[in-house]
Amino acid sequence: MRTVLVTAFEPFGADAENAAALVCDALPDEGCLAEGKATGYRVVKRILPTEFRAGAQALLQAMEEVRPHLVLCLGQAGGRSEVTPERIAVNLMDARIPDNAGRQPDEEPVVPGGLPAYFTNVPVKVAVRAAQKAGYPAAVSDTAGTYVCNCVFYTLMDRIAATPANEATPPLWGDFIHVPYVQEQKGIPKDKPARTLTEITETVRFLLEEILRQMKHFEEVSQGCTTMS
Ligand code: PCA
Repeated sequence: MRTVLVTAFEPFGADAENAAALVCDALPDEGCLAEGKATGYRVVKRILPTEFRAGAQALLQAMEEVRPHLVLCLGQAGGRSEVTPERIAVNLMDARIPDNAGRQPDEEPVVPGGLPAYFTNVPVKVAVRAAQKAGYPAAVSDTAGTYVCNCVFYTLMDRIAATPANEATPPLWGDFIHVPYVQEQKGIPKDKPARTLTEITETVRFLLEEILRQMKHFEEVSQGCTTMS
């Protein structure tokens, strides 16, 4: 049984609700990739504060507690029209508005002295192509911005980079997925794109399962390599 940690955020800025939290709540708590096979997974959900420091800390704490195989952090990107898995996390905090603790960093690093950026270790393009082929509204994004979402994403990838995989600890995979406004969400701007909760949730669920399929494939291939050597 695979464990997937899915996080989302509290509302922030002028919004009364956060699309990512609505989607996180609507995701099933468990599922399986194929009937009758040992491909089950469970989803553990956490809502993070929309604060630079506390958000990143809450993610690390949840990872310690849950010990997931895959971490998918969800965030709202009001104005986007598709579900967008992110490719790159940057070591930069540069806030247009204060976070929920009133902090508004101006060109500060997430991790002082850390690498400038990380790529997600999830094959985002493969996952997005599969989602598009199945008719879901998904697209790869090359920027998670420089606000709290990017800070949490960078923190996630930094932790993954510091977690060596070995026989006892299989590789941990992680990515950040931005979602558009949800039609059912209270008080969203009328001039911005929005999709139904079901459509966004189903897209995220498809991506999550596609990523788990990729992980399984990767593990089978690496086991094959070990057996051959
Ligand atoms: N979106 C913001 C922070 C919290 C959220 O849901 C962002 O894109 O940084």
